[in-house]
Amino acid sequence: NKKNNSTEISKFLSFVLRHKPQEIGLQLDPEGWASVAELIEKARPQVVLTPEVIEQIVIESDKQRFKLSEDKTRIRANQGHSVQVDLKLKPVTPPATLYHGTKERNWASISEQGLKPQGRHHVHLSQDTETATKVGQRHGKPIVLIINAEQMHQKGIEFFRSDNGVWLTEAVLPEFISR
Ligand code: HQG
Repeated sequence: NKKNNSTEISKFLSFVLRHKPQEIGLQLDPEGWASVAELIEKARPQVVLTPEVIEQIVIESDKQRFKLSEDKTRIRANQGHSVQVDLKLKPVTPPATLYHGTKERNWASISEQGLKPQGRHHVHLSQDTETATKVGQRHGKPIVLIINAEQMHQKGIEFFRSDNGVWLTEAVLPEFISR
């Protein structure tokens, strides 16, 4: 059950840095950082990592999922956590329109309840429809919802942007969602 290719290792890093650090006995600090040395140590023997392999995956990740500290001794996930971390993101003004990709089957529920963060800290929104379509495809037949971010912002609802360009907000009420 060894993980050799970049995708597998990337998924492993997402798993331990976003969701289940305790599964390998890894400690995340309050802002979500793990020690690279400790990560390498705790990942073994299931996953064999080196600082070079880790750095390569951080650089190559299509969505820039991870960030290394400047001195390369610490790593964290840029977004997508279910564990309690404070990424210290500052509220920023969103573009007038944002998009959310999901599957057709979720529409009935979303149109009634709005978008909820489900297992994560935030609802994830995309800046363009192409990205939203890709996100939606992960779940099934994709649909792209149009989010009136400007109006939400005017009503005082906060938006954040992760280091890898994903827009985040706590929840989206149905009145701000159209298809
Ligand atoms: C849906 C990936 C029914 C929501 C992506 C989504 C993203 C509802 C699912 C990041 C609902 C949650 C996050 C409601 C929300 N009724 N369904 N009221 N409210 N949903 O995976 O946004 O590759 O937690 O539409 O690129 O799909 O992991 O969120 O379908 O940035 O780096 O509940 O994950 O990035 O699914 O994806 P997820 P998401 P990575």
